[in-house]
Amino acid sequence: EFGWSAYYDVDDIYAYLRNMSARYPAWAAPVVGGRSYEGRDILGLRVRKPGAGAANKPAIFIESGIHAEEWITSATITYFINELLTSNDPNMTALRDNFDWHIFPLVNPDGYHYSMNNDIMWRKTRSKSPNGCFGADPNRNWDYKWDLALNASSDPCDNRYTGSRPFSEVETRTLASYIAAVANLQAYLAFHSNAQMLLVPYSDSKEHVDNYDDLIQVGKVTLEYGRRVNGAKYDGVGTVAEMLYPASGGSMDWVRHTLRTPLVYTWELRGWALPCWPAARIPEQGDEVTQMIHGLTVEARKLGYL
Ligand code: 0X9
Ligand code: ZN
Repeated sequence: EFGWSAYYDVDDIYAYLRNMSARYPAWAAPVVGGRSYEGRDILGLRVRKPGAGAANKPAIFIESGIHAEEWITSATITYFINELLTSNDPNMTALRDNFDWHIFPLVNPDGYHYSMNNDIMWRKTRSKSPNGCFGADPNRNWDYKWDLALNASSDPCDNRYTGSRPFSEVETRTLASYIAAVANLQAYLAFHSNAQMLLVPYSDSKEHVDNYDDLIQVGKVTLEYGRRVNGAKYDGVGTVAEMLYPASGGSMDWVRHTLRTPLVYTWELRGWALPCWPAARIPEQGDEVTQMIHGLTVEARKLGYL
């Protein structure tokens, strides 16, 4: 029985997604966002209100689990899916009525499976390099400023290996083409752990995007909605380069630059892989993130987005 008091492997998470689409067939459909090196699907759920006009709703894309060891992100996002589909709270019914959701709890399924079964610290994909090492960092592999290799390495044995070329990994390449085909994509939300902050583009430099002030305003309100749940205070909102470290080749920067998606955020949640974030506390982050996503849509709408 699937739930939120334990961490589950890929097959169980995928079974949960299929199960939710079977329970709510008019609202939710399984979608394949890409595939992995070991031949898994990148399975997600598309959620939208049935009937005419549904296709014109603003689309919101959720990416989680790109780093294999960040288990809490996938658990949090399946928790959010459950709220989105089953809650009668008017804030949740508004979320499911008003948007076209593309939600992917596990975009690096091979790495996650390996982290769960072999090496809890595993971060990368599982592609095999000629020198015998495995995997590239899938958040250093996207085709925007890839060759800067900031906070990254060209050594295939390194944990932050860029990959041999932009989109060398089948996961990032196939997911990018799925994202590019999403109609009316207005928001891209990526989930990582565990730096407890909210990040905006760009990551390679301190350059600010043209709607930076709006992103900061929406981000501050988003964190405030989260704080009200359990009192958890995040360190703030800002660019990756200013808040964390300069990094390049990440998904969020590629989406913002290539697709011009107006609302782009990366969360750094509060936990990490086991045992750093106990499974018993998954609902705590699940509730926070659910409220943060709600708050983000409320404030973004006030500023004329979504
Ligand atoms: O370094 C990363 O990729 C992320 N931090 S983590 O500790 N989870 O590895 C930050 C992601 C920032 N986003 C982009 N660089 N696009
Ligand atoms: Zn990460």
